[in-house]
Amino acid sequence: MKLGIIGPAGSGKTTVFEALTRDFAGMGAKNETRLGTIHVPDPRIDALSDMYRPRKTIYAQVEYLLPGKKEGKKEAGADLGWVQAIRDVDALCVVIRNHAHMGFGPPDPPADFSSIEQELILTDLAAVEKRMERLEADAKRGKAADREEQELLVQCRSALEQEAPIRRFPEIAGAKQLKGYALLSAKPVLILFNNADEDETPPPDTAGVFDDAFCMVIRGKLEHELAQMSPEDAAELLEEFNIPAPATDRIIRKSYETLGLISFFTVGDDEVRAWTIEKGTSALDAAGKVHTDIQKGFIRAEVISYDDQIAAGSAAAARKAGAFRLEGKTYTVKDGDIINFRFNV
Ligand SMILES: Nc1nc2c(ncn2[C@@H]2O[C@H](COP(=O)(O)OP(=O)(O)OP(=O)(O)O)[C@@H](O)[C@H]2O)c(=O)[nH]1
Ligand SMILES: [Mg+2]
Repeated sequence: MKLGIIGPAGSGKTTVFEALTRDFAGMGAKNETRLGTIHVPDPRIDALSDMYRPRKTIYAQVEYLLPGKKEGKKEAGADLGWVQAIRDVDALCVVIRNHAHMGFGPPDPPADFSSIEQELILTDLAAVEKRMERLEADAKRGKAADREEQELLVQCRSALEQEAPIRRFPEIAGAKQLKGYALLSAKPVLILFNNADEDETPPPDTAGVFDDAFCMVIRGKLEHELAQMSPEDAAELLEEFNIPAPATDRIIRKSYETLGLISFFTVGDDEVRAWTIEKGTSALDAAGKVHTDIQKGFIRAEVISYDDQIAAGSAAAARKAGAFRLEGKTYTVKDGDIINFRFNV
């Protein structure tokens, strides 16, 4: 699962990308699209790993994509480079400047975010209208129309014409018939307000322009510095600014949440592992993540919540206390479930 980092010029996109991925290729790499895969930090995996001392510990992963500049030049007059680059990401991470910066006017997060939102909406509107024209032309040539798709397109167009992002309408944003269009305003959004080092205040939002997004205040420059330091130096800096921990872990976890993802765990002496699923996934589909054979031969899922296992102190103690549940194929897996699939092949 992938997040695309976008935002106005100079808002701190590169700074944030580098702090998150610890890929310090430098600001010189502006032209190239950069992609970083990182572990999702999870204290629950750390604790389970301490409990089982497995040979391997595997965390969930997310990817961040930072569009390069060079593609943008192809379309005269329009900065469409990032639009093409983020077509296939699963969510958008929008970096918005919320600090004074030389050569720029005072920060205005609502205006900056609105202008990004506008670009998303106009790009989608163009895509939707083009598709509608195509369907009309097909209909004239006698090709049967997909009524449901047409209906959805009409709904999209009317929302977009009223300047509403599609993500505001979950039933449209999640519709199968629209998946192929990869509408930008349908993607979930995480806004990172990039504050100055000493400032933790989120920007005011009287017009409610941030309502359809996840929001977080970060200090990009500080995080970038922290990410490059030795643990000792980082600890010193954190103390100086009175910060309990770097924000990168929280940003990554928030990204995971923005993507609508949760984790279940499998445990053992060999491996403690986090598996990534979408919210609402059934035990049968979760089994398929681990192995198709386990899905095919699924009998039952033996489930205990992470909290119950930790409270019991060990799997054996939890079993004695009757904390394990046997669940069937249709059970909806919860975040933090520890699962042992029973299956035959
Ligand atoms: N004071 C302050 N400056 C920052 C912060 N984050 C980034 N900057 C500075 O702002 C400038 C732009 O940051 P970048 O990360 O290059 O921004 P960008 O969005 O990638 O910029 P473009 O790629 O040119 O659009 C750099 O000089 C950073 O050092 C911050 O939190 N506080
Ligand atoms: Mg940049």
